Amino acid sequence: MPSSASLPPTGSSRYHSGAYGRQTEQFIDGVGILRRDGRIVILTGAGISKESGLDTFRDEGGLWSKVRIEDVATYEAYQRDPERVLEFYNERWRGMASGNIRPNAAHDALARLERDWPDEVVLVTQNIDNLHGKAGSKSLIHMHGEMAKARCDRCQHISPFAEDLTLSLSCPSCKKIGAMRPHVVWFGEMPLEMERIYAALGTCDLFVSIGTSGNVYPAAGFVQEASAMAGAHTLELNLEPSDGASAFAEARYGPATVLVPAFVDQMLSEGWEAAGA
Ligand code: BJW
Repeated sequence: MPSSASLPPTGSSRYHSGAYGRQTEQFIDGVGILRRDGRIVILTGAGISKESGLDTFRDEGGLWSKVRIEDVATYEAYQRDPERVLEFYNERWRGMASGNIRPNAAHDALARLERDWPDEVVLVTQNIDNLHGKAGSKSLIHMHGEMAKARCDRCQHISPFAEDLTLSLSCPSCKKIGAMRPHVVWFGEMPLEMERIYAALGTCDLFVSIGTSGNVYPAAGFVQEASAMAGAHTLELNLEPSDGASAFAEARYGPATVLVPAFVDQMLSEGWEAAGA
C-alpha cells in the first residue's frame, strides 16, 4: 500500500563526492535518507492541466465520455474519416490557443524544480498541450506529441500548427496535399523519444507520476521500469489513487495545484526521503 512519508524536522548530514559532484545526504533516525540531489524523472498526465481548464480523458465528463476513441484517436479513424479527426483536434487547439488556458501553479512549480534542483530533472509528459513549455520547463519530452505541431503523413516532416488542419493544406516539405495530420500519438502508434525516456528511467533516483490514471501503456509501466531498472524511489501525486497506485512506494492525494508546489517546496528546502539507511 502506498504510504505518505512524513519528514522529520531534523537530521544529521554528511557530504560525499558522487558521479554528479558534491552530494548531501541527511540521515534520519535509521528510517531513510534525506537527499538533496539525485536524478529525477517526472511523468505528467491530463490531471496536471485540469485546473488550467483542459479536460482529462477518463474522469467523469472527460473527453472519452464525449467521443469514442475508435472515432478520433486511431490511425484507422484518420484514414476512414480524416475530416472528423482533424476537426476534433482543430477544436481542441482553438480552445487551447484562445488565451484563457494558462499554466497553473503545478506547471510553474515543475519548471522551478528543474531550474533550482542541482541534478538532472527530466519531465516526460503524456499531454499534447503546451503548458509545461509555457511555464518554462526545458528538459521536456512530449511522448504523445504536441497539439501545436502538424506532421505530414507521407514524409513525416513536422511543422508548427498555426492554422486549422484541413485536407487542402500541403506539406511545407514534400508539397503533398491532404496529408497533414496532428503531431500526436494515437492508440497503436509508437510513442515518441522512447529511447531517451528509458535511458532517463534507467538512471533515475526518484520517479514521480503526476495526474495520470495509469491506464495507458507504455507510460503506465514507467513506475516499474524506474524501480526495477534503477532502484528509484517512486511517488504518485494524483487526485485519487490511479490504476497503478499499488506500484508506488509513496503517494499523496489532492489537486495538482496544491500537491505539486508543496512537493517542490519540500524538495528544494528539505530534500526527499530515500528508503533505507
Ligand atoms: C487530477 C486532477 C487534478 C484529475 N489534480 N490529478 C493491452 C495491454 C497493454 C497495453 C495495450 C493493450 N492493448 C493496447 C495496448 C497499448 C495501448 C494501451 O495502453 N491501451 C490501454 C488503453 C490498454 N497503448 C498504445 O497504443 C500506445 N502505443 C504503444 O503501446 O506502442 C507500442 C509500444 C510497445 C512497447 C514500447 C513502446 C510502445 C500509444 C498510446 C497513445 C495514447 N494517446 C492518447 C491520445 C493522445 C492525443 C490526444 O490527446 O488526443 O494520449 S489517449 C489519452 O490517454 C492521451 C493521454 O496522454 C493518455 C493518458 O491519459 P491520462 O493523462 O492518464 O488522463 P486520464 O484522464 O486517464 O487520467 C487523469 C488523471 O488525473 C486521473 O487519475 C485523475 O484522478 C487525475 N486528476 N484532476 C491532480 N486537479
